Amino acid sequence: MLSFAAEILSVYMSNRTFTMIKPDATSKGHTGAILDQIIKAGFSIKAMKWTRLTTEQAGFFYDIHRERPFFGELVDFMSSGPIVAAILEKDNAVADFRKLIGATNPAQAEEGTIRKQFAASVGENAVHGSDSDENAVIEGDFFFSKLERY
Ligand code: 3AN
Repeated sequence: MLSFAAEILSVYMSNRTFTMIKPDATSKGHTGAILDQIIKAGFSIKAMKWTRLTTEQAGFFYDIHRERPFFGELVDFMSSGPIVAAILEKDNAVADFRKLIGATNPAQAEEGTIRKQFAASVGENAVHGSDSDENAVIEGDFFFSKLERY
């Protein structure tokens, strides 16, 4: 009973977020440097994989943006090369990670943020970070089974 309660709690805890290191960053060799900054900022890795999305998977992941003018470009880009997907843990994970990565548009990102250092444009912006606890759970579930989380 206790382990069931612990499992439910781990699914809904607000101390987890989900990230992807995007194809622009993996192809430029920034994967190690970005992971280093994430770990040094106090996040621990609960799940991680190196993979490549199909256009269908990228479209499903970004379904909320389907009607936006940049949707096709976003799907093509996100399926253009390998990504690193990860579930991260830290107190206040969603908000702290969004702060660490900086604004969607790297031109507006604060100095020292990951996007300021590694992103080229609003479309190719190096990293993804969940925007809510609810989406962190949905996005983590899209990539990882329970057996793949530690
Ligand atoms: P964030 O990733 O910072 O939460 P969202 O959710 O507004 O930003 O957008 C999701 C993704 O869509 C962004 N990470 C970016 O790759 C892409 N995107 C957002 N706005 C644009 C845009 N104007 N042109 C091209 N791609 C965009």
